[in-house]
Amino acid sequence: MNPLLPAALMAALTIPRLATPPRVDGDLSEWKELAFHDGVWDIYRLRQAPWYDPGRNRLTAHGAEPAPEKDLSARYYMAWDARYLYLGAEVKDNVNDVSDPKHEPRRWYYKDAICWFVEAPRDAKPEQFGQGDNAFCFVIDASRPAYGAWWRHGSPSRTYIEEPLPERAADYAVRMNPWGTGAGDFILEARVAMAATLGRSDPAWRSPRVGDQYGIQIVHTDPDGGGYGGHFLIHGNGDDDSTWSAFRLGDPGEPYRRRGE
Ligand SMILES: [Ca+2]
Ligand SMILES: [Ca+2]
Ligand SMILES: [Ca+2]
Ligand SMILES: [Ca+2]
Repeated sequence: MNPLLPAALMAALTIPRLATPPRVDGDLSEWKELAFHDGVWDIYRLRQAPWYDPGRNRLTAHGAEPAPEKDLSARYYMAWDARYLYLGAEVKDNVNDVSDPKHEPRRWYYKDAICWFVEAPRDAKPEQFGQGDNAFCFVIDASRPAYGAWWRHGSPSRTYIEEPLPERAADYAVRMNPWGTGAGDFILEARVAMAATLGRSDPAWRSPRVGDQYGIQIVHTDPDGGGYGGHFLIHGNGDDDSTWSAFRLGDPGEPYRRRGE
């Protein structure tokens, strides 16, 4: 538990279950209305969040930059079913940045990437990529390199295991410039098989049921040609899994409906 957060803020957020599996094709329209989604995130909103840390959450400035809200703003989506976690994002980014002078497959955080940090099941013990801790990372590279879907995780005996997400465990699609508004804009749509990932990281994990609690943080890196550090940390503030927010697996949600007069 993060002692800085009042109890009211610690209530679990709900990830809805999907009744129909989506197609992983870079178009979220068939499930985004049914998913967990908490609006647009940009650096201004992040500055007001309880987990904000100005040393960690920042955007890279090169001088001739657009306004910070045009540097990076994003919506994130999450849902689940009996087999998969579904992860999605709709993002406006001024530069697509996937080259890293000191490239190594594990260095997703030096490229544009979105990474979901997931502890399953959630516990009260502060750990850093130990048993039950997973990061599902997707590099926003339309060429889909071998390191494009990455898995950092722990196990009962090791921490910080780094490897590509096993091919049978993950599927993802990246669609660049989906709205014709910028070459760095993108949609990410992904699914991760839970038994093949969460089940390997923690023997205490069980097939997902309504009411199960997972700890989740979203890490969105945006170096824009700079070094490490251009990133958003959302719903948590780092590798310590006790700072990740509580999410509850819930029943299928109702889409938001507008009302007439
Ligand atoms: Ca789709
Ligand atoms: Ca950017
Ligand atoms: Ca970028
Ligand atoms: Ca823990």
